[in-house]
Amino acid sequence: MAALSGLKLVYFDLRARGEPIRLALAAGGVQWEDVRIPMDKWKEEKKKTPFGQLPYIEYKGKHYSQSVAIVNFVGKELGLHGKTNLESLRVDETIGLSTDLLNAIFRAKFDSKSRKEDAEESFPPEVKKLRTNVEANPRVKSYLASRKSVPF
Ligand SMILES: N[C@@H](CCC(=O)N[C@@H](CS)C(=O)NCC(=O)O)C(=O)O
Repeated sequence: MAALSGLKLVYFDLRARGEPIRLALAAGGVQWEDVRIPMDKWKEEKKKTPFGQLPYIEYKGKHYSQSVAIVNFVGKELGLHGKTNLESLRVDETIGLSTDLLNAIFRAKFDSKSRKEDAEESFPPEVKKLRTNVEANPRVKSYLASRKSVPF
């Protein structure tokens, strides 16, 4: 059976905290079920989540939440999380940076005084290089080419 077969990812119709998981699944060549909850259905759907938040995954009949825990699990299952502890440290470093960046973008989105572009520019250029590396993966490239346009 293919790795992570039958996995369902539930998130809003946004990139935000769902997208690192989608990118990891795409990089590993997984066909996942991408469930996107419309905002007007959230009140009802919230009751079905493990801890009242998104994203979560459904896998082998159980629900699991926390975006970083999920992205780590997906990476480990697909052999993308490094072959040595030192390689894993590099992967975790990158995941930490992407979480910092995402939090800065969230702050900019919900705080009228700052802008998304300012948030992105407050990170050193090395962080932008990580994006270039991710986008160079052929499977990610093809996912990005077909990716739906969403607000953020
Ligand atoms: N630490 C959690 C944070 C999850 C989180 O804040 N989810 C937000 C969307 S990005 C959410 O579900 N908001 C709706 C709510 O809390 O009612 C994770 O990384 O998964």
